[in-house]
Amino acid sequence: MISYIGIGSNQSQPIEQAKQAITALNQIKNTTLVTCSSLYCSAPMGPQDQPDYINAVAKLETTLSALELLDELQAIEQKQGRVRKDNRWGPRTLDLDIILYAEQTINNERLTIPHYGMQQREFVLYPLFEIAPQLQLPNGTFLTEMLKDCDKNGLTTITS
Ligand code: ROI
Repeated sequence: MISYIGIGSNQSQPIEQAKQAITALNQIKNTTLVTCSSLYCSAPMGPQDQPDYINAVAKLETTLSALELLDELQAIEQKQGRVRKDNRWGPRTLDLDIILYAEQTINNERLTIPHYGMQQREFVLYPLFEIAPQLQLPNGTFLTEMLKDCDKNGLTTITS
């Protein structure tokens, strides 16, 4: 299965957090990192009194199920110092979200796929476009259509 993972960090050296996460994604069992977007700098969505975010999107090939993959992603978040508390919209050291998983639509307690917020998130759609310009969602919508309604909101690529 092909899966796209959103990576986000705005705490504890976010560029290093993102790079370390990309390395960790490539070490998940039964999974290979196919490609990863550039790193991007984005303004915080939600409360503005927090640092800018570093974001990226990775493309994985995996034989894990979506829930097994979620377990692996949460283990990486924990290892990199993620503290889950009442900070739904607050700063985080590392956030790994399954954006898409094969052509599946999933709605259960732990997962909503495609990711519910992707249409509003320039820091997901533009990195995704960089690595998968032809992408279509399970409902047939083209990524290029979604991008027309998505302001860049100051999103920049990090060159390094
Ligand atoms: N804002 C940006 N720019 N990038 C994120 O990854 C991100 N993640 C979040 C919230 C708090 C919604 N804001 C974000 O979880």
